[in-house]
Amino acid sequence: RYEAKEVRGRFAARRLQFALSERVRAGIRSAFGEELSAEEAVRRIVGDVAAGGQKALDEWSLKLDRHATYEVPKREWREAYDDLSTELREALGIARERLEKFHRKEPKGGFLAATSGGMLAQIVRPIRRVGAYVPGGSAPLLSTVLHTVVLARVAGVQEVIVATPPPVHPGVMAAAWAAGADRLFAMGGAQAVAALAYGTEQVPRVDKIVGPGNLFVTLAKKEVYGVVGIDGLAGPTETLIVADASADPATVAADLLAQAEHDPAAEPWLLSPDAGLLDAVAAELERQLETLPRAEIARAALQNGGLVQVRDLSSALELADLYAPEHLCLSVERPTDWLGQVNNAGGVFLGEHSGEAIGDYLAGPSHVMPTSGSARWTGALAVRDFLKIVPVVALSARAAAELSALGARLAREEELEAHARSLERRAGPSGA
Ligand code: HSO
Ligand code: ZN
Repeated sequence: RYEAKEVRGRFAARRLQFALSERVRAGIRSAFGEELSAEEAVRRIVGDVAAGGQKALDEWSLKLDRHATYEVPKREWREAYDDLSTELREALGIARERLEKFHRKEPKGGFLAATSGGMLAQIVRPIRRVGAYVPGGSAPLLSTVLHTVVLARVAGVQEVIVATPPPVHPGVMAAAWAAGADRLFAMGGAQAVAALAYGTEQVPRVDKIVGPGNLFVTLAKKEVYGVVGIDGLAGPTETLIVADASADPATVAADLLAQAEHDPAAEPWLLSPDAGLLDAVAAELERQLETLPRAEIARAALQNGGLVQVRDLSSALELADLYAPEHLCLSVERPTDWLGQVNNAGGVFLGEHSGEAIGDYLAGPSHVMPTSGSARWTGALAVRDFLKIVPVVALSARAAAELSALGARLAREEELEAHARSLERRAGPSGA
C-alpha cells in the first residue's frame, strides 16, 4: 500500500533490469564452473553457437535444459492438434481468426507519387524468414505461438520458424499447426536465439527474431541484434489498473492475480483515488490467493507492485504515463473519457468488460506488448514489425537537371567533391 508520492520516483526511473535470482546465479555457477554475470554467460553461449553450429547448440541445450534439441515434424503438430478436445480446437480457431481479422486491418501498403519530375514511391516488402520464440519454462504459452505467427503470416513472411524449449508441450505443437507456422524446433534459451541468428546445420538462419522470453533469451536477443533484427527486449510482464469506486473489487483482484501468476518478477499495480476500493481489493487478493495453484509466484509478484492511493483519476493517469505499463486497464466509470490522456502504454483495456486476460488470448491484438517502460518508445507487436519500407527514386531528366545543381552546392559544403561531380554530370546543358 503506497501513497502516490512514494512511487513517483520509482515509476520515473524504471528500466529493463537484469537482476539475478540466487537460483539463476547457482545455475550459472554449475554450468560454467565459475561466477559469471548473466551477460557474460550469454555472450559465451552465443559465441559458441555462432562458431560451433549444431554441435554447440546441442551441447548447451543438454547442459542447460537437460534435453537435446530436435525438430518437431509437422505430422506431430497435426496429431497434437487432432488430439485436442473439440472445445480447445474451437478456442484456438476463434483466437486465430480474431487475430487475423484484427491485424489484417493494419495498413501495409506503400504509396506512389508520380509528378512531372518522375516518380517517387515507397514499396513495402515482408521480411523473408522470421523466428518466433515461445517461452516454455514457467508455463507452455501456446497462445504466444498464435500471437506472433499469425501476424507474420498476415504480413506475408515466407518462412516462420518457431523455437521453444524442449520437451515441447503438445499444446504448443497444436498451436503451431493452428497458426500455420512452417517449422518448429525444440530449443530454448540463449542457445536457441543464437541458432536462429547464425543458423546451424539444421536450423536455418532467420532475418528477425520476435517474441518474449526469460532473462537469457532477452540478453541473447540484445547480443545478436545487428546480426538479425529483433522486435524488442521483453522484461517481466506487468499490468497497471486504474480503478474508481465503480469497479468491482473481486474482478480487479482477479485481474491483478492473472498478471501476477506469470512470474515472481511480474508487477501488478492498482491506482485508485478510492481508499475503500483499495481495502476491498487487498482483502480480495488474500481470499483469492488461498485457492490459486500458482499462489507462491503470485504472492512474490505482488511484492513488486502495489496498491496506490492517488488524489484523483487525472493524477492516476499521469502516474500511469510515467510508468508506461505493458497493460493499462481503466476500470472506471467513463473509461473512454480518459483515453486522450494516455500516451505511454503497450495496450489499453477500457472498462471492466475489457479484461486483460481476454486480450492475452482472443480479443484480437497480439499480446506481445512492450514492457519495462519501453512503451515510451515502441508499441505492441504488429504486422509492421514484419515489413520493411523501401523508398524508390525514379527521376526524369528534367528533375535531375534541376536537383543536381542544388545538390552540388550542398556536396561542396560537405567537402565531398566526388558527390558534386557525380551530381553535375546530370545538371543539364549548362552544368556538365
Ligand atoms: N499476459 C502475457 C501473455 C499471456 N498470458 C499468454 C497468458 N498467456 C503477456 O503479457
Ligand atoms: Zn497473461
